[in-house]
Amino acid sequence: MKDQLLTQFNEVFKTNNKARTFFAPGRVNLIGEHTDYNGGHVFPCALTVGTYAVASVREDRSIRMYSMNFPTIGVIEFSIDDALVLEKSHDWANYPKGVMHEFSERGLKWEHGFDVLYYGNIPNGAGLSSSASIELVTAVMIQGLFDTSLSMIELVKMSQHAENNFIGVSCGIMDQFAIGMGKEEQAVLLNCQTLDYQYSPIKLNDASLVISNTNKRRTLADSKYNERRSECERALANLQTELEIESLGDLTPEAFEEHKHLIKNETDQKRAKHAVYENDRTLRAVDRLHAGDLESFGTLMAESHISLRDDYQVSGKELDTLVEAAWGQEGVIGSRMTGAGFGGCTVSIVANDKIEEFIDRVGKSYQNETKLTADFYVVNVGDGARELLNNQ
Ligand code: NG1
Ligand code: MG
Repeated sequence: MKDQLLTQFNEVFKTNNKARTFFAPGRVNLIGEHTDYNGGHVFPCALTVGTYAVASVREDRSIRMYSMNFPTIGVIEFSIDDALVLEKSHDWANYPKGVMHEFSERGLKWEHGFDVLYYGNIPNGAGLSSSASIELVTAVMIQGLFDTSLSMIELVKMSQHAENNFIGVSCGIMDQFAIGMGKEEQAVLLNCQTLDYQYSPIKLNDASLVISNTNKRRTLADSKYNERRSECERALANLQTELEIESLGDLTPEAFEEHKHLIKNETDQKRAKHAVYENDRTLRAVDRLHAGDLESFGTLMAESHISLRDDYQVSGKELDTLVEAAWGQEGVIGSRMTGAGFGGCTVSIVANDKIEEFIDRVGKSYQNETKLTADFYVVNVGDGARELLNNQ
């Protein structure tokens, strides 16, 4: 892979410069959905698929960017001395630009420009964080090329700011954190309020993680996403009239039941209920996984899906069809929607000797019910964002 990308780099930019290769994974969240911006816990892991960036510093002050995923857009060229502007027609390049902006804010004096070629092998807009992946690969690339010495946590926060402020999606920190801090064979339990975290080995025994893509792009997601955030903020404000809490993540389910009458609007109450119970579920699920009790982990995944479907209302026909078909299959330990919802992907834990049958049967029922075709990926859990050194 690395050699092919280096050849492409030299062809696209017509240079023989020695380029360096960087990589940032995509991520999948195993449980803890819509809890990150509510100050709760999440439990994602980094994947072995992701975004590559092949780059080298230039003598002059030009920046040239090219994505193999958007060849018709071609090379995007500008000068370091130009203001960084969001351009609708160069959609993908806005992510690296947002990250460059963050480095400038932290005092990086760009003395030279650079050439960079990107290649991503995660499906776009499917809830596997292709956006956070391109942000983090850009962050580790700039750090590598210009010798800044920011910590990975700093790069994670800068990437989230880029998405919040430059792109305009008010996402929580889960994606960037999982992608920056991921570790092979481990998921990470993250407290999104304190940023305390703990790695937890994913022991699936004779089973694997299977991601099923509805192939329904989440066009509605962004507006509904922000709507859910405001509903939770309103519920929190209601609770704060009597309780000293900073976020919904501070409440146990028992405390929630005792005080839920403070939340005036019924819809807001349902949203808050999901956030509180999902946080609790996440902690219990990680505990079960530690104890080697995969079956209970799977049951909690199902409860998570039901809560997202009924209380948080971010599922939809496509996701429900895939998840319900999975629940009915032999060898399925757990299955739920993952990511923001309204489309995108589900994540399932499936016994290795049943995967073929799973893909065949779930794929067929999905096609029958929705007239859409699903894609399936058996994924591996890999390391976080980094430079790929020799022989990698
Ligand atoms: P996805 O579906 O990967 O875009 C979104 C948010 C996360 C988190 C989840 C829901 C973005 C970029 N990320 O993930 O921070 O809130 O939804 O758990 O919007
Ligand atoms: Mg995204």
